[in-house]
Amino acid sequence: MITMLDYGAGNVRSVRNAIRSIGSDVKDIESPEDILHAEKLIFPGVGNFGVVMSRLREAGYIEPLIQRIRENRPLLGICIALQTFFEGSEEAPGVQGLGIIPGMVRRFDDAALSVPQIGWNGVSVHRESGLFHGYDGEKLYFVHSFYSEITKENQPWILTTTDYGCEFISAVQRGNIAAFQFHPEKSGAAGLNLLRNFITSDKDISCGTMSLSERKKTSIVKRVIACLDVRTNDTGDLVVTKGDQYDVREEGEVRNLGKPVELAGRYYREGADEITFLNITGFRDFPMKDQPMLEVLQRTSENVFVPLTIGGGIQEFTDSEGNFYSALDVASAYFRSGADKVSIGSDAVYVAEKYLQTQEKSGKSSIEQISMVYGAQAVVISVDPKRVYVKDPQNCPRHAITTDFPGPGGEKYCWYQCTVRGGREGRDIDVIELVQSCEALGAGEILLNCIDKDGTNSGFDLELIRHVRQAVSIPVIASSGAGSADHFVEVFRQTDVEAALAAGIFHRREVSIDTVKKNMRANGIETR
Ligand code: 1PR
Repeated sequence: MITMLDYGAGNVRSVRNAIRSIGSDVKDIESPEDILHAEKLIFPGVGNFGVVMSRLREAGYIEPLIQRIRENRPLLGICIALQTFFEGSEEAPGVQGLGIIPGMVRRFDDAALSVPQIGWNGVSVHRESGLFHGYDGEKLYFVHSFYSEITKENQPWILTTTDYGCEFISAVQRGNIAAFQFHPEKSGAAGLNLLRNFITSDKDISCGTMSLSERKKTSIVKRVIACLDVRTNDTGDLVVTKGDQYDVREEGEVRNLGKPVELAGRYYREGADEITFLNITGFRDFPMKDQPMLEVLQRTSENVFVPLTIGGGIQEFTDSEGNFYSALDVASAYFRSGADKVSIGSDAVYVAEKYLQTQEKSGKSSIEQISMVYGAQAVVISVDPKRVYVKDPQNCPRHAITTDFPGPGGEKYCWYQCTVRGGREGRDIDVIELVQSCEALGAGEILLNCIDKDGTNSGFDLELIRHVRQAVSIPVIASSGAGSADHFVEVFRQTDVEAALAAGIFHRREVSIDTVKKNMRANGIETR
């Protein structure tokens, strides 16, 4: 029996599911004393350092946690939990950590890096450990903007390090106390193996028999993401659909390309690095009543151990009885159901428009609120831009680019207009204004669709992708237009995006994820 320290932040369901998939049962801490009595304790988490520390304090968990660690009783921390072991974090100046490990948690500040680090990176194992029994150098899933610094004083704790601009501590261990910066529950089979080692070992987990190779710098790899556009069809079934330039109807019927949970399972087995669900009619429904989407997430997260993103309808809402739900309430329901990130579409445009008008952060927008509680890495902005051609960029008040694909009137310039409500309504804001405003408000990643390219199989819009990539320092996912395995090589070679997403070619089995990755490797692009 494994005990979980659920203090109400982040996606705890995934950790629970991962433990169950290993064959163990999970129970929750109900009182501070349970922390002392649990046989094996897992302390999971994502989110803001200050928020996590204050939740631990309010629940009375800090003292028993410190006592448990001093008594060397089995404990595994995940992600933000590792950071709480340190003295403090630049994320929440003045807030004290548990202070078990000497040193501070710092923000990645290399201007050449996208922050947060989101994706699959390696670890260098510094010493033997039962926790890494059977580990064969696989990449593991990281998602964080802050890292634990290496100091002379904290050497005895270091189990693994990872490189992202600098070398940082990616796992610590002393006796029966361990913590990972990466998410084992989101790192596929390799991550489940690490969890299994913690759960099943009946002796000191610090003893291991692995062979240590010479330390090599680790590197983050490009991600391949499968996207499932989901909606209810005319007979009331929730289906995965796919549009041509956002038109999902064929001969009047909503295209039905499969069942969401089954398809997500298939893509996980084929090696997808992440899975995204977009509830494409979410802007007009109220997702908290949209139980099918919550259920899709719950069921998917039982068997899929890579990150799950959900989008559609993340906005505030007042129901017919006058009850108000903030965007944070809606997002929280999704996180509780197994989502690791939420993606905001229409509401991000409205929020950015307001921000551009006032140049002030209200602290109340969906982006700010969700980012504050769950961390920037949990907030993806899904952008639905389309091209607007112009003859004269000097007389265009928008960010215009020169294009190699002239418009219908021979125009050599274009800008990208943002849309809302699934591309139905164009707004008076361009893609650069949108992504820069969202980054300033606390978004952690851009999912960059392109209405002109969506469903065309003609390749990604490289001009749009370069335009956006150079405008922000958060990771960008290229989306729309993938028609072959070579298109992934093209987008990764010719732009600096961190990830590429496709839908149609995977659903129609034209190209498998495995083929995409083999082709990337054959062309010298590292992948998981
Ligand atoms: O506005 O916050 O409720 O979010 C709605 C979400 O639903 C947005 O993320 C928006 O992009 C998405 N959406 C709305 N309508 C459609 C539609 O297709 N009619 N889908 C839609 C957008 C774009 C992709 C697609 C890629 C790759 N789909 O995610 O999967 O373009 O496709 P491809 O590889 O086949 O070319 P809100």
